[in-house]
Amino acid sequence: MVALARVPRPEPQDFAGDPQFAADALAGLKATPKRMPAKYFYDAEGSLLFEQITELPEYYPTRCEMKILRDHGKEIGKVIPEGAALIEFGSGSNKKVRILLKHAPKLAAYVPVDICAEMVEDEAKELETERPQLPVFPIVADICTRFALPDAAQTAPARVGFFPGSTIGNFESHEAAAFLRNAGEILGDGAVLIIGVDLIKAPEILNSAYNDKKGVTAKFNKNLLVRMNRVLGANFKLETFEHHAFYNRERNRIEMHLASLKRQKVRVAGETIDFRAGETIHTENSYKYSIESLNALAGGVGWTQIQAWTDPKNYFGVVAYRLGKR
Ligand code: AVJ
Repeated sequence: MVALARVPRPEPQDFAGDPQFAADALAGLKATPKRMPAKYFYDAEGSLLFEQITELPEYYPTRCEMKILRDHGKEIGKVIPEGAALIEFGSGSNKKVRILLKHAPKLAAYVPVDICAEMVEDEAKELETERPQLPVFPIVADICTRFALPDAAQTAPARVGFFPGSTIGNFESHEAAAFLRNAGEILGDGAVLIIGVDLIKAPEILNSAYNDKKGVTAKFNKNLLVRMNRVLGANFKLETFEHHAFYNRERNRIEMHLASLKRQKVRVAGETIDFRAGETIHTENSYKYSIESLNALAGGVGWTQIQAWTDPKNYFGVVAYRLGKR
């Protein structure tokens, strides 16, 4: 007699390896409407998928930001004092800071901070071989937490934060304000912060940037389900969920969702989650700003604009701030 194959159900304590992910995922999936924090996109696979997104013809932000850094590198470099420590929030592949480094010689330290350990460690090693004179101190952390800087950065005469990629757009405005306040506290007196931000523009351009023809953004979105299946013993059937991304004009944001194509039950971290047909998990907001609206937000927590740069099409902005009033 053949025994029925029984797939053992992981018990909640099985998720001890990543209890925070288990708790956040369950809280989000039990909420109405369902949601997931966007930071969970960035496991090793998700970080690689995001790198692929940045090369898509439809995804203009990375190319625009790199163009600004190249075209205005000399001026941007002027806000970075000699001997400063450069701290990058959400460093990913380091490819943007490489442009900045050309115009910021003699740094006391470069501190890339990223939630993805594989990414931040591999890229730091690569950068160290490229630039043996640059002390690199990678940190694996959620950029919203009060992480500690290495001594070399703390004792440097100045600290400059670099927050590219419009990652600020993933925050609600109160979260963005909290991030900016926290960054100021980490960087300390005399801090400078260089922020990259995606600007408000025609909805067609925004919609196609998050609905690429190759389906890489859809794969990036669905990787959340893959990650829950692997790490939280979930049983999401990928083909029963669909990538939805659209520009919400009233709120100046792209919304990404995963829509269940049918009514179904899914097991996640030892619990059962019900989906109605068409019900979505809201996986990301990507807020778009004007330079003025970003200045207002940053100004509210003590940052004063030094200078702002945009690309010729005005798709993207890079803004330098210093801590303190005029
Ligand atoms: C990480 C903020 C740059 O909002 O554009 C890309 C992530 N999501 N495509 C963005 C993302 C879907 C992204 N940032």
